[in-house]
Amino acid sequence: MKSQPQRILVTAALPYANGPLHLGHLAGAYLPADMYVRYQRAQKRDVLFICGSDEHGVAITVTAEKEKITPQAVVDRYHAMNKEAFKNVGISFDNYSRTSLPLHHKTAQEFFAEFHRRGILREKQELQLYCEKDKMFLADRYVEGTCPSCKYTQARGDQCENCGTWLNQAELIDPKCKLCGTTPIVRTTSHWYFPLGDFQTRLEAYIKERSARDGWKENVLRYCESWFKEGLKDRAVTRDLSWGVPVPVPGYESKVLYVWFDAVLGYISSAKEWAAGIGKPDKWKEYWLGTDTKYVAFIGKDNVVFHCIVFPSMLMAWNDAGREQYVLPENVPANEFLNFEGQKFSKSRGWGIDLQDFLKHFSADSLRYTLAINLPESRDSDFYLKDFQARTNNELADIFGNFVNRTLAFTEKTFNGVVPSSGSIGPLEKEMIAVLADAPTKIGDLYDRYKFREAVIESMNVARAANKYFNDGQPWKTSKSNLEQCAMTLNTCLQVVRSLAILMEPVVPVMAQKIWATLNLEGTPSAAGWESAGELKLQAGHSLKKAEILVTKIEDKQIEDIIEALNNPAAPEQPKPAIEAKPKISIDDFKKVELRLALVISAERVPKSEKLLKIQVEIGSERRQIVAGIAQHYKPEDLVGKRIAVVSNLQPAKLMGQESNGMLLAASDSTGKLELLTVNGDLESGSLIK
Ligand code: B3M
Ligand code: ZN
Repeated sequence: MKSQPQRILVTAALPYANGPLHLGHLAGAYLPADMYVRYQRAQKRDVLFICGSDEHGVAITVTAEKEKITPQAVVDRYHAMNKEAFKNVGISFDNYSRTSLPLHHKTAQEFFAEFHRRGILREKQELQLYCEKDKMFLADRYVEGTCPSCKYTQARGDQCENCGTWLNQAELIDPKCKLCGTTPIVRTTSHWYFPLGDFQTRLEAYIKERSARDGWKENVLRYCESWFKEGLKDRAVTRDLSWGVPVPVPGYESKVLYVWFDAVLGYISSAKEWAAGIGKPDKWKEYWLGTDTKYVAFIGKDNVVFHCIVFPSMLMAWNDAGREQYVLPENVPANEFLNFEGQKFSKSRGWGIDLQDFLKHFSADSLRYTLAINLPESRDSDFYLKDFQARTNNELADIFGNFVNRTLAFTEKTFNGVVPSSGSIGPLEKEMIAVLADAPTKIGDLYDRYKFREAVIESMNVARAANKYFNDGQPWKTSKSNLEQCAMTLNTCLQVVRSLAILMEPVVPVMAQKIWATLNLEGTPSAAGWESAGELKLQAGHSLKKAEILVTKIEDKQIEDIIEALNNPAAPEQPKPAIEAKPKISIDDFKKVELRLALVISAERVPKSEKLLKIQVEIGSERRQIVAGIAQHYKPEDLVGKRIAVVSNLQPAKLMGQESNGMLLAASDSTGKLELLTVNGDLESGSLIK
């Protein structure tokens, strides 16, 4: 067994305070982090669990502009809302901070100033996109255009969501201002760059070492490898914006730090705030600067580069001065994405359910259990309301809840709510007790290795075994024929109930505490200690409280109502988007484009791409392959047989290694909805479209 560190520092990605949290956020980072922390606390390990709102960056200012309020008003609203939502779903942060705090600004500026003073940062003049209409430089999400590497048309100024390429905005093809839709001009501006490339060798060695030691996830290693393969480059860490942490260098008064530069440091400032709050202002150092701290950073997959590459290199740069030595992540167990009813969560399309809304209808623990069973640990996974209902009713209620309730109810009825004495143990008991004795190590090992789904499944298996034990013992019969035997069965069952409270606490903390109170035990299940779940601790003669229903079943109607509301959302009032016409062209210009009717023969997903489909079409006597970014709008099988419009004289290109010979036509609106242009009737394929 590995030796345990003195302390564990756990961070979960700081969510942007620009909208309400949804179930996908929870499954991505916060639930696994919380389960891990609750387990470690039960192991009596010294854990600090840190998070907070990410309140800077263009994600926030774009929301402010849309709503015509200040960025501060946006973050004030969503910080409060999300903090509350986390509390309601039982995420047990030791501190939930926010990056607009002066303490955080100071921390981020200290890092920047230190790097600047030591000559680590490089200043460069660069060409940036500037909107003459809005009179501003178009940083990050303020500009959208076509990705030079995968041709996705909605790539942002800093990153293409489709292929993950980290872009320099000047590379965008056909860029447009997100605010007004006009084409920006190019202007020079100066920025400070962090030399990521200088750290590549050390970063590769660091990841190799840590992953050998703590078992990094395959998906995370794959992302890192692809970054390294491409080669790390200098990254600008300042921006021409007014909302953010001011750059502490003369001449940069009108600029702020790049949001990611300050956001990752939010983990440190949140720990500082926590320490000040408990009246021990230096205590944060024990975690961040402790030589025996294990630091685990929970995030979603889209944040891998920032936590495995950017943040560690910043900490290395700081540590190089030879003063304080910050701990680097020991592991970054990033999850993939959770889909909702088979589609991506989408704020703009109004698809998904906010956490707060969900909790108005259902219990936090039912949600936690279903999400835990469906965590996207190694690939994207799905949340279906019907599945949520089935998991709650058939597993949480019928297996776990039922075992606890029948045990308590039976004890109440037969033994007046007092733990009966166990007598001498038979083979059935031996088997049950052996399952219990193994459980803490078996399940604990899964938690220590970040295998949360399996940990929950194994915990439920204890409840499954317990139900079987109850059935086999037939206490309803022995209560009449052999009361001693009956007492033994119930004594053992009650021991299991107590153990289950401890083992299930990381997943369903409210239910666990309720069981604990009903067992009339002091404190909390986790305070009893993880290992004690393997022991028989309830004394004969101990009296219990009256049992209450543990898990409420979900009615069909409740689920149907929600599905109905989802499918018929109250129409949001949205002005029609202004269209911006391109310069006029002649008929001859247009005639250069050859459009033809194509028949889709087959289609499949491009491996490792979320957006691309590889489509075989027939155009007259010709067969061709076309690669198109429509995987989020069409299932491959739904395309087969469609008669679509394609540009047939386009130069062939390669998208993610796949040859594409032509382009299909589709319309997409400002909400991100997309539909292919199709031709009705029975014209033959290859027909010219004019
Ligand atoms: N706010 C991105 C996100 O919410 C970003 C994470 C920051 S972690 C330091 O996905
Ligand atoms: Zn503009």
